[in-house]
Amino acid sequence: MANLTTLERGAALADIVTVMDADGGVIVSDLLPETPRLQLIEDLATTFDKTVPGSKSGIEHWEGFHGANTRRFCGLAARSDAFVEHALLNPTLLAVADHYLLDHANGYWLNTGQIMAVGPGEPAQYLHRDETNWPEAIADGREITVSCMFALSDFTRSNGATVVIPETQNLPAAVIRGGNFDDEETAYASMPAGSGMIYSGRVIHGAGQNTTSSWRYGMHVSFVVGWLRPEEASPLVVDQKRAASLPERARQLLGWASYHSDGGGRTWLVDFEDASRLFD
Ligand SMILES: O=C(O)CCC(=O)C(=O)O
Repeated sequence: MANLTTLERGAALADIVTVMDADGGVIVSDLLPETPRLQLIEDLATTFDKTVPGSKSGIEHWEGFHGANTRRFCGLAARSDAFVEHALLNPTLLAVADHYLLDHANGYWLNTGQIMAVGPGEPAQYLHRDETNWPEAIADGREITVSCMFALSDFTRSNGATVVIPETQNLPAAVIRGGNFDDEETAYASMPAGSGMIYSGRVIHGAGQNTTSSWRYGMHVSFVVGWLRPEEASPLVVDQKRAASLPERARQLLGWASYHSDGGGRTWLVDFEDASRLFD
């Protein structure tokens, strides 16, 4: 079995990046401390209870991907201040996103903040790369998306800890949906509640099989370069009133600001103005 390295909360960015460059992913312990983790669980409890397991897409491919006994929902910034403060604005995660995404973009925004709770008996998800969401944009040598899987409960190999194939971030650009790897090549993001596994949009991974009778409660948070369209339409869920109550950086990450490219292009404008002017 392959391994993922665990670093302590507060580890230097240089150390995090060294491990990510080598393996494609790194576990950071206590990335989401106890108090905000419990608050987040409380903030999301009603939605969790109301969410029916399985895909809402009605599309066969996505039904397989989402899993029949996995609960997924988004809109976390609309529902939880703890999400905004400790996950969306997590300084370690933002520093990693700055490092990988600002090389070839002038900014990035939230791709999705998504509960991924894998239920009892759920088989493993097929392996994939997150960047496969944007097949037109993938290219060797550049990251377009960076993700973190926060463990809201303990992640173990038997309850569906994320499966990661270290070093596959270095394989050539290609749409990856499915694949088989030997045991020696396969790592599991086993980690105590509160840890986060930060990973490259290029590393091959997927939810593990849950052979237990409990739920594996995960929260995925990912960012995508500002010149691509995110998976989740955040500003259609986080309305202007809610956005006005949030820090400026959170508003920008949630799509209440525009994108200015190096070449002078401006996108996501409101009547030719930067969308952030709505809050002046
Ligand atoms: O739930 C997990 O551990 C990973 C899920 C995942 O990679 C995804 O749905 O994109």
